[in-house]
Amino acid sequence: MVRCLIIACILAVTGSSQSLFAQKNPTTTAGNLHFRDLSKNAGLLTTPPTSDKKQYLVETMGGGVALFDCDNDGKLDILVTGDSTIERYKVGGDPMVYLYHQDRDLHFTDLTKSAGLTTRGWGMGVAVADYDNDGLPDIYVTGYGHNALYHNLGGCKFEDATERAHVVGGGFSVGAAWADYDRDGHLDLFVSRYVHSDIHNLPSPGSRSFNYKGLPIEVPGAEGLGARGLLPADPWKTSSGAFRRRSCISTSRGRSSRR
Ligand SMILES: [Ca+2]
Ligand SMILES: [Ca+2]
Repeated sequence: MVRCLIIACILAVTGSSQSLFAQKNPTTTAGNLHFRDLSKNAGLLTTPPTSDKKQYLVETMGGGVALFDCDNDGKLDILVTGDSTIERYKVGGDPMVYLYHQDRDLHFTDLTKSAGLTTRGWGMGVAVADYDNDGLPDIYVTGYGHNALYHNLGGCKFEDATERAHVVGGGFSVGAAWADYDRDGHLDLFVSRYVHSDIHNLPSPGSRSFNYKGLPIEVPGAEGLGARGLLPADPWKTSSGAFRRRSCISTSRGRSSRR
């Protein structure tokens, strides 16, 4: 029942806050849809960090959200990617994701720190799947500069398994998807990336690389400083429980990755 209700809600993440909207009557026809803001009563009062500037591409990219049951208690929990700022990223960035555990019906508590989701960077997207087939959903977070794989230990506790699994990636990773592309029973991972953009050598306002059709924003494809060309997807393969390059597909060895 709770699961159905949550799915009938909309989680909106804006530049300054996040909101949970519930549909009054899920059976209402599309033309009569009406939502009410449940954020305050739902305990969704904290706001992941965000960049209020929109001059560089990394600042303009929207973040991802996942609804999943991190502790298998029958209630969906909420995972939201967190932004950073140019200044904060250069000194390590901010937590890449924030976890809100549904502790009772439609009420959530921020468990980010106690859950171990503390890897810092600049979060972009998120893909959830049980990559080691232990019955617990795991988290892959994409981001600018590096990505993070969180292995679920149970009870909404996670460990950072990125280095062990060899899926740190790099560049400007945005989307990710899990799928068993070769049907061997082990989930594989595909990560898409965006343009080249060097956060340590960004163009200055007024330069050639800083005006897109009259908009004061970093220019994709401009010569010199600024964003240049699309990056290829991250290709990895599998080896003894980790991931390895394999024609743009990353594969896992399930449980063995916990070694
Ligand atoms: Ca749950
Ligand atoms: Ca798992």
